[in-house]
Amino acid sequence: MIKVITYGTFDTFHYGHFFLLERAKSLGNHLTVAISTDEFNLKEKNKTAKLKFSDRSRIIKELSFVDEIHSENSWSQKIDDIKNLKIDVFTIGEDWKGKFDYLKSYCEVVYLPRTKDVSSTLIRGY
Ligand code: C2G
Repeated sequence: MIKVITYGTFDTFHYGHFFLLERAKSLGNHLTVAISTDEFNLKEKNKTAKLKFSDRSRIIKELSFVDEIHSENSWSQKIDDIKNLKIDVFTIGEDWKGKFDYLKSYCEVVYLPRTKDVSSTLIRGY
């Protein structure tokens, strides 16, 4: 089994998120999605999601190609997550290119193409 993990807020879930998660799953055969908690969003991303963590998790959980949901509470949990969850591939959109290269000592790191012209910010209006 090749275990993949990705992280994000996934607020006002849209097709950009969908395509990213679909691409993420194609990198292996088990996909864990770590969703930013409301506290983490506020404290570390300085943003308030339109949907609270429980609703964002419910939506992602319904995707047939998502195998596990995890919570993202800090920027520094990724190495422990990779070790504890026995992750083989970390992936995220290319807007983060280079930012997570330090994880290459623990697993494969793949930056995936983003979907143009759609974003939670555009949908939320803020
Ligand atoms: N994404 C995408 N295309 C878009 C918008 C988002 O491919 N049009 C991808 C992002 O690149 C990311 C994922 O969807 O991989 C989730 O995006 P966000 O919810 O905006 O997550 P972000 O704020 O980037 O948080 O520790 C990592 C952070 O939690 C990532």
